[in-house]
Amino acid sequence: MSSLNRLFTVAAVTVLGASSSFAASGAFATSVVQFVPGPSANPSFPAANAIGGPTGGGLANGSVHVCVLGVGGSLTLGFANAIVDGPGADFVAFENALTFGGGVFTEVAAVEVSTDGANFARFPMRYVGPPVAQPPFGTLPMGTFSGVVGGMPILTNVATNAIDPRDLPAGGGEGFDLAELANDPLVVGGIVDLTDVRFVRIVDVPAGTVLDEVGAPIFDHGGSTGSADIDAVAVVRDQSDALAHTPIVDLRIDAGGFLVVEIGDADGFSDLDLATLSASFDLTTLQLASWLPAFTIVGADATKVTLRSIAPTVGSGILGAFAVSARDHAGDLAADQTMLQR
Ligand SMILES: [Ca+2]
Ligand SMILES: [Ca+2]
Ligand SMILES: [Ca+2]
Repeated sequence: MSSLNRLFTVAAVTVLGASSSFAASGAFATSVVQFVPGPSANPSFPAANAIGGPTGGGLANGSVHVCVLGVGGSLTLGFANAIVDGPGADFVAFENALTFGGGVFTEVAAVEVSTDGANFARFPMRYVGPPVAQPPFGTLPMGTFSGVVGGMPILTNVATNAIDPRDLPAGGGEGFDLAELANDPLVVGGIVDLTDVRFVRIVDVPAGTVLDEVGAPIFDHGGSTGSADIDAVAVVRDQSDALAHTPIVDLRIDAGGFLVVEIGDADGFSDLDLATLSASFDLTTLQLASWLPAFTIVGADATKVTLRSIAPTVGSGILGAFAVSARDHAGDLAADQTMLQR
């Protein structure tokens, strides 16, 4: 077991307090552009339920204020302000995954973005799990999937708690960084503009029928009748944001399998409010003193420091979700999440 592996299996000590306000206007999907229900969609769980903020039920309960896609169904959502690529995650998507029996019950969906509403770039997906159909009420570890929505429980609930839906370490859901689409042909060709994303389309993945980016079929617990249940999409960065002032939290796995973490602020590193720097693994809070020692500083400039894990995460056996967030002294938040997969 590597030092990183030990680190990310150490339970956290305390849960950070709920964070301050976020933009109310345009912070969530504002319209249903198109709903193409799959055969098992249910009118009692209509597309309009995906408008507005997430209503997570906590680790062990899933929201029922959701849009049931139906097997293979799709939902296209619109936004008052176009989403833009800033540091780290640019939006967060919420399904209603829940834990029991030591894992997560999953019904996953692909996530796509568009500028013109006609051409959609799909986030690359990975499934690192058993290459066989999953039992209907089985579970998988958090982090088994990346690039999809539906593998992470939802703790944030705009009706019942003050957890900022954009705060990935605290709120759950899956974060999406538009920068990961930089090499998509539609982006390279100028058809999808990562500074002007107006539509997010969520497409149910019928178990075993869709291949991930390395050609492996994606299996979840949906079976032949279950489908993803979409709660909400929260915007982290949109065109109303002042990107020249935003905090920086950006996670990535480098070519050697090391986890790289950039932390800072566009106004200068000193504008980052270090007291707000928080992290979690599988939604359990990690104290700074427990995770920072697993990293070394490999770069620093006026705006940010770059940390790299001492050991590679790929090949370590780790399977789980690592997330970091921080605010600047003006209260603006940046967050990112990465799935640490074998
Ligand atoms: Ca579900
Ligand atoms: Ca981004
Ligand atoms: Ca700032």
